[in-house]
Amino acid sequence: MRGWHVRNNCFCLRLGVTVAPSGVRAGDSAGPGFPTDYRKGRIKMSKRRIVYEGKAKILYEGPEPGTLIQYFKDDTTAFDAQKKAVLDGKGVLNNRISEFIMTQLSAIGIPTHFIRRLNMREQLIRKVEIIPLEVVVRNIAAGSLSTRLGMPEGQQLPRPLVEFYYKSDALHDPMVSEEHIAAFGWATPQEYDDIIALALRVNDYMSGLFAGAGIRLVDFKIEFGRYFENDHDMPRILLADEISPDSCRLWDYKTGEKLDKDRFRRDLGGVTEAYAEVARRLGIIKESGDTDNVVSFTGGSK
Ligand code: ADP
Ligand code: AIR
Ligand code: ASP
Repeated sequence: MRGWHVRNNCFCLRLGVTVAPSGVRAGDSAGPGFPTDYRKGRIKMSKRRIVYEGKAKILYEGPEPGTLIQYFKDDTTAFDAQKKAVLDGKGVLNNRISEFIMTQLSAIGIPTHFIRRLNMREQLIRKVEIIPLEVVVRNIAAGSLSTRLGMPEGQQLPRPLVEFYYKSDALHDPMVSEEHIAAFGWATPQEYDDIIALALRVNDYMSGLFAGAGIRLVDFKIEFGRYFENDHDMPRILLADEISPDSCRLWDYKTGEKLDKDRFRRDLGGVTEAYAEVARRLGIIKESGDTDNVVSFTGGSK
C-alpha cells in the first residue's frame, strides 16, 4: 500500500503552483485586492463583488449573468464552526478534487453547476437557487447515524440510505423528512424524486470511482440548486456546492484509515496530507520526484 503519512514533517506535491508555508501564495489569485485580469471574464479581482462568504468558500459575482466564482479557502470548521482552523493548502486540494469529481459526474449525465476551473483556488460555476437541504447518502454506519441509532461505526448498511437535513447553522442542520420538505415547500414532489434519483446515481458512481483508488466511500453530503436558464423556463436541478474530503467520509480499504474531515473533527492530525493522498490516488496530483511546480505543505496541518 502506498503510504500517505508526512515524511520529515514536510512533503511535496505537484500542483503547479508554489505555496509558501503561510501567507501569500505565488501563482494563486488569492483573495480580494489581487489585481489579476481574467482572460475570459475581464474582472479585476480587486473590483469583484462578494456575493456570499461562508465557512469554507467565498462566492464572487461571475463574469457573465448567471455565473459565480467559487473560491476555496483554507479555513476549516466543524461542529457549527465551534472548532476552527486554517489548513495550509486545503482549499487548493478541495478545488481540484471537486473539479475532478464534478467533471466525471457531468460526463455520465449528472447535471452540475461546474463550468471550469479558473485557477488553483477558484472555479466558475452556474449560479443556482440553493435548495435548503443537505442531502446525505450513507453506505456504512458512521458519524451521526452511529450516534443516533447506536450502530457501531463501520457496519455495512443493508442498502444506501438517503437522508435530508435542513440547512440552518442556527438550528444545527436538523434532520427532516419528506413530509417536512413537502409541507414547507423546500422542494416540490418532482424535485424531491429527482434529488433522490440523482443522489443515488452520484453514490453509485463515486463508490466505484473511490473503490478504484482503494478508498471506501462511507457517506457524503451534497447540495442541489435550481438553475434558471432563462426567465420563462422551468428551473433545472443541478448538483451544486462541492464534493471533497470536507463533505465525504473516505476510508482506506485495507487499513480503514480516515482520509477525510473526520481527521480534523477528531483531532487525528495529518488532515491536509490525507486530502492530498485522496487527490494522488484519484490521479489528480502526482507524487513529486522533481522540484519544479511543487506545493510544499509544512507542519501545522491539524
Ligand atoms: P456554509 O454556507 O455552510 O458556510 P461554504 O463556506 O461552503 O458553506 O459556502 C458555500 C455556500 O455556497 C453554501 O452555502 C452553498 O449552499 C452555496 N453554493 C454552493 N454552490 C452554489 C451555486 N452554484 N450557486 C449558489 N450558491 C451556491
Ligand atoms: N457533512 C454533513 N454536513 C457537513 C458535511 N460535510 C457530511 C459529513 C459526512 C456526512 O455528511 O462530512 O460525510 C454525514 O455526516 P454526519 O455528521 O451526519 O454523520
Ligand atoms: N462544516 C460544518 C461546520 O462547520 C459541519 C461539519 O462538517 O462538521 O460545522
